[in-house]
Amino acid sequence: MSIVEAKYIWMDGKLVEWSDANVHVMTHALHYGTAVFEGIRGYWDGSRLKVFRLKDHVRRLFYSAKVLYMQIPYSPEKVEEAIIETVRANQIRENCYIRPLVYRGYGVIGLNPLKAPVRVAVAAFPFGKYLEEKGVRCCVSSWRRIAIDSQPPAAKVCGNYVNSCLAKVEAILNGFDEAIFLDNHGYVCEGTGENLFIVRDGVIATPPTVTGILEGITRDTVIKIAKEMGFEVQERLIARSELYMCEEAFFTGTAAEITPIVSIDNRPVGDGSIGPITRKLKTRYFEVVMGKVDKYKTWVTEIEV
Ligand code: PPE
Repeated sequence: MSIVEAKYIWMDGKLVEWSDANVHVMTHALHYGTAVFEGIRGYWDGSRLKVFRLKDHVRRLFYSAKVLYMQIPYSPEKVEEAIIETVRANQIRENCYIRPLVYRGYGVIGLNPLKAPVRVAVAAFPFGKYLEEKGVRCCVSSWRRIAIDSQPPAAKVCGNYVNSCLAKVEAILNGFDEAIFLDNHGYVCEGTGENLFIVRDGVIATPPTVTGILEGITRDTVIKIAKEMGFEVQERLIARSELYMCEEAFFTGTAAEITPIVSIDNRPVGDGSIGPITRKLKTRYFEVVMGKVDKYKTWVTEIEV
């Protein structure tokens, strides 16, 4: 997916021109993946930009940094302000994606980055759909999700995404749209950049966090809204065979939103099109992100651009 450029990027406290937002090639993170990031969506409603769960994304950014022993040199409030400032400076009046990045900068070589500076950048740019809205054809990856005792998948660490890139490229080259990871015990885990849900006998199920998933904010949103809509939601281990025997399956993620899975390893899911529960959740999800549901209005930060 190519990037739609915006005008400015926030770097270490100031806005710089998009084309000047560069780093030295000896940046620690470039060599060793020592960086953490977030992905946040903003929805344009015709007069305002509505940023979804800003505080929760910033909180996860700080937790991810903590796992990597990185002290972010700003408060969470300041990072939230930086995000809002970046969106405003770029005058983004359409749906967009916001990418805060915290990385070990220039200064040391070798595997102890503690003396390398912690640098912060925020980009915001127009962004459309991440996966085909009508549904995606998936395979179970030949790559396992990184084990929770190897690298922490719950932290949004840049280096973790090598695992995702391997699985994604393999899937695409084999004619699929997206890959589903099993964990190192063989249980269903997540997508390359999405959490996964299935529906069996009308009950919604998703793998528990201990399988080594990213603790998705969209996953949390979907669990909450599904329960409120009266569905039973289970966080439980899921066997690979259940992927072939479920009535519905879908991905959740900031970028993916709610994306139906229409086939897995060449077996249709349900009738091979979006299922009724997935459709209902999707409708509700878009009402929530647009701030149309009173109970969840606190999840939406409205920005005048
Ligand atoms: N698992 C992974 C591995 C993951 O990367 C994401 C987000 C999720 C689950 C869902 O998390 P959440 O966004 O909090 O619901 N992936 C982000 C980056 C994707 C990319 O290609 O870059 C995203 O959706 O923004």
